[in-house]
Amino acid sequence: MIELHYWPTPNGKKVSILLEEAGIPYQVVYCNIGMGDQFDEAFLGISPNNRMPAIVDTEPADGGAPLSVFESGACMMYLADKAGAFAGSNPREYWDVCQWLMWQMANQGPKMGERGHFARLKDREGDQSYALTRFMDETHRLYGVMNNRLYDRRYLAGDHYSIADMACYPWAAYYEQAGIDLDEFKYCKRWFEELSERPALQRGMAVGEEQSQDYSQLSEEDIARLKAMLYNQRARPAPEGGLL
Ligand SMILES: N[C@@H](CCC(=O)N[C@@H](CS)C(=O)NCC(=O)O)C(=O)O
Repeated sequence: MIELHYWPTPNGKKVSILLEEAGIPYQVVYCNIGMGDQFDEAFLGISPNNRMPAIVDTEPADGGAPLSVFESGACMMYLADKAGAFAGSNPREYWDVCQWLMWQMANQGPKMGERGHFARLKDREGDQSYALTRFMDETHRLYGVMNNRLYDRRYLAGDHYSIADMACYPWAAYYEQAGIDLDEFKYCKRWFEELSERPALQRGMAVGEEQSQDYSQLSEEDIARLKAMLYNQRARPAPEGGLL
């Protein structure tokens, strides 16, 4: 059984899509990042970067103790390996999948994430115009990278649907919020529309949709504290007595 430590965001949905596509049994453990669950010691033991998603395989292939993996891309590589699917069937295909998965992890996710972050701050905290322009331009550029890649390929890694597509889809789905006109990127649009029809992908995208961030019962102070926790994170001190 796979425990999926999860909140319904694009990074979380990459992994729920794959679990649905591969038909791997899993149990969702909600990690409410708006309430600070990502800082629980038990969760930090699984995901030391205080970010979800993460997985725990309670029955790893070596028969040993439960095995945990953090970072959505690493979770996807682990699960694709476990399923024996969605990562190509020869070394060339495998490395195409890896490149596009790494592209997603290093570019599409972080840049679109920062765009969203500065857009949310826009009306509240000073002049965000440079940051907004920077990350909106990057977002536009990155849709262009996908569009060019998909010009003569059905999927990002070639003619086979892979974890690279599953990683990019939930972020690509944010095109309206990101101010992107998908008609400008017609090969990307073709890919997006084809994937949107897949029942397993739809199930993966829907996981946890009923969860919500309800701040209505909280005081102004608590809301300010939670926002600071999300937006002003600095290093947590390491324990004393370690290797020097
Ligand atoms: N590179 C990480 C990014 C994960 C990430 O940014 N997760 C966000 C939600 S989408 C999170 O857990 N945020 C909690 C926080 O900011 O404290 C991955 O792909 O797994």
